[in-house]
Amino acid sequence: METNKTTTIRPSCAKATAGRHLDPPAPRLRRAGTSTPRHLDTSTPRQLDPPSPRLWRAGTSTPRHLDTSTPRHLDNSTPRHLDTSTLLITGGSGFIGSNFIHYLFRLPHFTGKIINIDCLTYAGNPLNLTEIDEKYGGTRYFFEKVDITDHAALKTVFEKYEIDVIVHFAAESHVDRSIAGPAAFIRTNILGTFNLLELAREKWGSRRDVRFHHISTDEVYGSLNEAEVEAKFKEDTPYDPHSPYSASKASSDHLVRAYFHTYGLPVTLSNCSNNYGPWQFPEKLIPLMISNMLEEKALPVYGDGKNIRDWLYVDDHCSGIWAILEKGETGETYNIGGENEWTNIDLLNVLCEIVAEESSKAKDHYKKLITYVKDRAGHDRRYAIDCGKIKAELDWTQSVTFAEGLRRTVRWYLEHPEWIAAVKSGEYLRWIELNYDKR
Ligand code: NAD
Ligand code: TDX
Repeated sequence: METNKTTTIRPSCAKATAGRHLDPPAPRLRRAGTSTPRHLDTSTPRQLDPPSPRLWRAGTSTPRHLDTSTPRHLDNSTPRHLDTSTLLITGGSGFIGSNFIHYLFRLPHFTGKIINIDCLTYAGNPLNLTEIDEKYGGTRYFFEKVDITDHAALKTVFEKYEIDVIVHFAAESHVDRSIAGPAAFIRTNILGTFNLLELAREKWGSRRDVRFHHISTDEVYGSLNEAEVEAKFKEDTPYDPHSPYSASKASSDHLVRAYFHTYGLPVTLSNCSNNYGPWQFPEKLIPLMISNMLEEKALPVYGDGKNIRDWLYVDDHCSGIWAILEKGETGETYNIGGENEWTNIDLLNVLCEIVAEESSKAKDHYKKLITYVKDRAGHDRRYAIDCGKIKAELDWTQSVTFAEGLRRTVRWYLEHPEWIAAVKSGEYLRWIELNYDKR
C-alpha cells in the first residue's frame, strides 16, 4: 500500500498509558531463496582523533596545565567504581534498554543502582521490567516517567540522584515510522540527546570519573553494496544516513562527539547492527513475523527480500556496552555487530521452520504465508559491521549463535502470549493498518 503521507505518527509520550551466530559464525551473504542455509540443517549460529589541543590566546605565559600533563579533557580514565555506580539508563523500558537492565542485575559483581527514565511511548513497556521492579524496586532500581525532550522534568532527575554513568538508549527507533512521521524522531533523538548532554555537562562539571555512553546504530553509515562482500562499516566510515531515523541518530552522534571535543565531557559511543531477542516490539522484522505466524497472518516481505542485515542477539549487544563502560576509552567509538549477514527472505524461511518446529506444525506450514509487498522508501540494501576494534581492544566477542538465539527468541514469544497481547494495543493496530493494509 502507499504510505499515507498525511498521517502523523505522534510521539507517543503524550499518550502513554501505564505505567554464536549460527555455527559457523560469519556466514557470508546468503542467496535469496527458500532453501535453508546448510549449517542450519543440523544444528539446534572512529576512532575520534584525539581532540585538538585547545587554541590558546597568544600571550606571554603558557597555560599551567600544559606545563605538566595531559589536559584534563584528554584524560581517558574510565569510571572508577563502575560496579558500584549509579547508572541512569534512558529508554530502559524499551527492547534493548530493558534487556540491558536485566543483564546488569545478572552480573554477579554489579552492586550499583539503576535509574530508568522512560516516557513510555508505544515502544516502552513496564511489563519488560516487572521482575526487576519486584526484586530491586526502591532499593537498587528506580523508575522515573520522564520525557527526555522535557528539559525541566529531566533536570529534576539530575537533581534527585547522584549519577555516575549515563547509558542513553531512548530514541524513536523504527525506520518505517520515521518515514511516515519524522517529527518525533527529530524531537526525541536530537533534542532529547541535546538535553541530556547539557544536563550532564552542568551536573558533572569537571568530574572525569563519569561516563556518557551513547547508543547508536550501523544505519548512520548508509548502505553497502551487496556485491562487495568484504566491505563493512568501520568506525571511520563516513556518515551517510538515508532515512529520517538514521539522519536523526547521526545528528545525535555528532552532538555527543562535539561535547567531548568542546567541553571534555567523557563520552563513548557504540554503533550496533540489528538486534533481536526477547521484549522486542513486534513492529521490527523478527518479532513481527513470529507474531504474524502465530495468528496465521501474511508475512510481509519488502521489495525482493534480498536486503541484507547483520543480526546480533541482544545480550551480546549488552555485553559489548558493558565492555565499553568498563574498558573503553573516552572519546572513542566502538562498532558492535553479529558478523552474521542474512538476506531477509533467507532469514524468514529459517524463522518459519523454527516456529513450525516449536509449535508442532509441518516444516513448511508458515512459508505459505510469505507475501512480497511494496518496498520501503529508500530501503538500505545491506548493513554489515566490522567489529574488529571492540574485539581486539576490549576483548569482546559474540557468545550466542544465530541458531540458538533465534530458537530462544521464538520460545520466548511462544511462552509470553500475554506480553504480545498487551503490546498489541490500539496504537499497534493503528500502525499495522497504516503500514501494511493496502501496501
Ligand atoms: P525501542 O523503540 O524498543 O525503545 C525505545 C525506548 O525509548 C522506549 O522504551 C521508549 O518509551 C523510550 N523513549 C522514546 N522516546 C522517549 C522520550 N522522548 N523520552 C523518554 N523515553 C523515550 O528501541 P530499541 O530497539 O530498544 O533501541 C534502543 C536504542 O538502540 C536506540 O537508540 C536505537 O537507535 C539503538 N539501536 C537499536 C537497534 C535495534 O536493532 N533495535 C540496533 C542498533 C541501535
Ligand atoms: O514488515 C517488514 N518487512 C520487511 O521486509 C519489516 C518490519 C521489515 N522488513 C525488512 C526491512 C529491513 O530490510 O526487514 C529488515 C529489517 O527491518 P527492521 O526490523 O525494521 O530493522 P531495520 O530497518 O534494519 O532497522 C533496525 O536495525 C537498526 C532497527 O529497527 C533500528 O532501530 C536499528 O538502528
